[in-house]
Amino acid sequence: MEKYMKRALELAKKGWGHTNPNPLVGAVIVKNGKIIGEGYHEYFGGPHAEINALKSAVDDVDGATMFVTLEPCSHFGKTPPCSNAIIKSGIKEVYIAMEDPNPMVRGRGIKMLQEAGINVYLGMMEKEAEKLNEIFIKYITTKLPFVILKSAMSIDGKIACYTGDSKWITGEKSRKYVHNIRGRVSAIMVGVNTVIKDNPHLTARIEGYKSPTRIVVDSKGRIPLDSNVINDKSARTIIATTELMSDNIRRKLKERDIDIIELKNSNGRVPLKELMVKLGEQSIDSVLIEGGGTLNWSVLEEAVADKIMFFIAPKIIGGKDAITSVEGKGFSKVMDSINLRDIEIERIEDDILISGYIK
Ligand code: AOF
Ligand code: ZN
Repeated sequence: MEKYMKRALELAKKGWGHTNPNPLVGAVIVKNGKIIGEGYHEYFGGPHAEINALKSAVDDVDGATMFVTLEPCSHFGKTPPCSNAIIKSGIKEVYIAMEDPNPMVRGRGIKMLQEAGINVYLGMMEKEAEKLNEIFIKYITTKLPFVILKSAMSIDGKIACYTGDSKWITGEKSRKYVHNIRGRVSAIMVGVNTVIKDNPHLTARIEGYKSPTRIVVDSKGRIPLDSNVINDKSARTIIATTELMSDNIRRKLKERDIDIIELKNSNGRVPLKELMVKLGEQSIDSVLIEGGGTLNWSVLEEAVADKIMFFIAPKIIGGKDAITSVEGKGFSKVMDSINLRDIEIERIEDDILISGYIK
């Protein structure tokens, strides 16, 4: 039976990058041991997975079984409740991977199905489903974006040489992987030093994906007006700043259609927790932090990161003046350092990707 849920999860993934801030959902309808319908949530605001599966059915769904990766909804959102549609269709069994964490649903969909006499089985491949929707789970329950801290470094932890040269530390395949992540999140965030030094475009150069919003953390308004994030209009740019930005720069950025989020400076910095609240209010459900070392430290120190993804290349750069993936002051005791849970290690050609969640 799990093979059908596996298929539903596979279908759900096809919505990557197109459904935010809504979840990734897949559904499969099975009758007499055969898949007779399949669907997934294709884009934000579009029909839900269950509806697409019902619509695709090549046989009468009466008496069939549905496998769906998220509890069918019970509410009128942009679309009417899927639970009603399932009840009406005559489906008699529903396997659900995980309960919908949306406070509007949270068990109500299951109850509706059960009250209509449908057998509901909850929890098949739950862990996989939760991982797939880690962004949605955080966002729908907290209204804060899910924050991924990504860094690419040498085996001795450097993200650039002492000269500032950083192209390229990790291999092509790792860099492609990063473009894939960019295509899946709502926003990418960097510190202004990265813009000054590397002048990146910060777009997702991968087919079929739109580029996420670019966010530059720039407390004093030091961003060069000729930088790519300002002049390459293929993605939206937000400058997160404080009252320390001059009116002159502020005006010039506005003339260039750049959005500004201003917060009260905290020790000369942009307070990141408050910034995340503002981003959440703008429906930004996920942020990929791409450094540099100073921003990475702030993100960890202010405890806004949920997940880390560190790409490590088999190179040794050396040099006490070469910046590392996490700068700032650092912790004074090993006991106070940040610990990760649910570590995963992946090999990407000669590089190693270590991912984990902040405890
Ligand atoms: C989706 N796609 O396939 C399922 C969802 O505003 P609406 O009507 O699109 O409803 C969004 C909510 O519906 C979402 O937060 C989640 O709780 C539930 N299920 N959403 O976007 C789907 N099954
Ligand atoms: Zn629904």
